[in-house]
Amino acid sequence: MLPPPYKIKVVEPIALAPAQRRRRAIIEAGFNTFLLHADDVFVDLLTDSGTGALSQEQRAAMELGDESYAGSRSFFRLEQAMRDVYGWRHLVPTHQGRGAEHLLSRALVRPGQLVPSNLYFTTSREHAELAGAVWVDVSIPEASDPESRHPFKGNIDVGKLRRLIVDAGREQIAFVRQEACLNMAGGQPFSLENLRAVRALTRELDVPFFLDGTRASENALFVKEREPGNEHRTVAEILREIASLADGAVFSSKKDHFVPIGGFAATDLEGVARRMRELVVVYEGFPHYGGMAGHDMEALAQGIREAADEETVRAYVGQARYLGARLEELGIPIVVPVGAHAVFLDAKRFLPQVPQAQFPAQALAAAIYVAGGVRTMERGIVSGQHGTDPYHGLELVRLTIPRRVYTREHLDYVAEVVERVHAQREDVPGLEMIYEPKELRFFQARFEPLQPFPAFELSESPEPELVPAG
Ligand code: P71
Repeated sequence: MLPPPYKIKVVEPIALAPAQRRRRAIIEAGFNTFLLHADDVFVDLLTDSGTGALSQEQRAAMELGDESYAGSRSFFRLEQAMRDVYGWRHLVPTHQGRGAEHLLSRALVRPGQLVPSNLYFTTSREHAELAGAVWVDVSIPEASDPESRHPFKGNIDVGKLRRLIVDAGREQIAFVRQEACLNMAGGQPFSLENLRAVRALTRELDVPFFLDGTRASENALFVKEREPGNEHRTVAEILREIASLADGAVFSSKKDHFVPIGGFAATDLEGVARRMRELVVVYEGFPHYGGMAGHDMEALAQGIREAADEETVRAYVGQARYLGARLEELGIPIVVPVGAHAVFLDAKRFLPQVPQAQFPAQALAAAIYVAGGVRTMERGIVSGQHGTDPYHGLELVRLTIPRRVYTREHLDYVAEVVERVHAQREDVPGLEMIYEPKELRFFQARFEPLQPFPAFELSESPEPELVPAG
């Protein structure tokens, strides 16, 4: 495989905080990696959101930002890029993905209506529910099985969706949502065949169908690699077809559009676009900038074009695959197949001694930080439990790869750190939650360990030697 199609021009120094400092930092952070100071983090795999490296073309475009309040040239360039790559008619810009989710939910949901979706995403579900909707999971069962090698775990169970719509009545459905590279399942794609079936069904039963198009580029590459008949098509062509199969989409552009901030909703439905434009002035800003500066829109317009560049997407997906292969070699339990943007550790198998009520993924993420300054994210019961409903779902730690940021040496180091924790996994204790925020609790919840937390300073494994940059 060819190396990535870029070289490094600007660098940002990072350093491994001493072990003592890391121990203190995780205690100060309430054993929640979201609450760590970035300066205490060495390799930051918290998220791929807003953490990618800009290209020189994006930086150059930013100089051209038109900061006009209304009628900004940068907005029209953004709209053109979206139309060229995806093809929808209307674009409503927002500050990031959840701004678009808010507008879409407010435009489409009447209280009591249902939003069927493949699994859920935290902010997407929150906004649908705040608008009065009831979220219904219509993912295929393989999505929730970390050991199933199904190539398209982002598929929707079309039979289940049909029964749901028919039983509830189509007026009871606000919209159907399908997420690309299904985040909570491990970054797992949908197939074009499945998308076409969902499109046909939603047409037949006359319900709006929206994508969460975040990470659609990687989804397009998986279609090319795994779905027969697509091997000779370009990622750009597949991306365009994906977009053509939905009434519109919301995007967090902080992922595959390579920007630190930004997002949008796009649609062909005139009435929905009009309603979102009415709402955007209340919550985000004038419809010609949403929550973005002119220079943000310039970077985004260029980022959208780069998101359709096959070699760029291939290099990115290759990094997650590389890290996943290293971890599998080491016998570490991960979600298979490796998805778009991350490797997910299966905390139920990694820490079988910690019951799910004691937050094994949260504890594992804390342990990985203490062991080597590597920051990861809990994606288990803390993120997924809904109110006081019982939760027996996936219990994962996400090692998320920022785009165009880390080298293979960094990934090798990460694998080494995870191996060190794995060697001492029996010593990792469960946690108790001592502060639980009312909304999206995972962001700011605080924990205490139920037993002393190990230091992971194995005598046979000294602080790893740092390799020179490059
Ligand atoms: C990620 C994020 C950022 C995040 C958000 C919430 C909790 C933890 C981390 C954001 C997404 C996403 C999908 C599929 C909408 C959003 C919201 N992901 N849809 O994975 O993955 O976008 O953050 O720009 O508001 O770390 P936003």
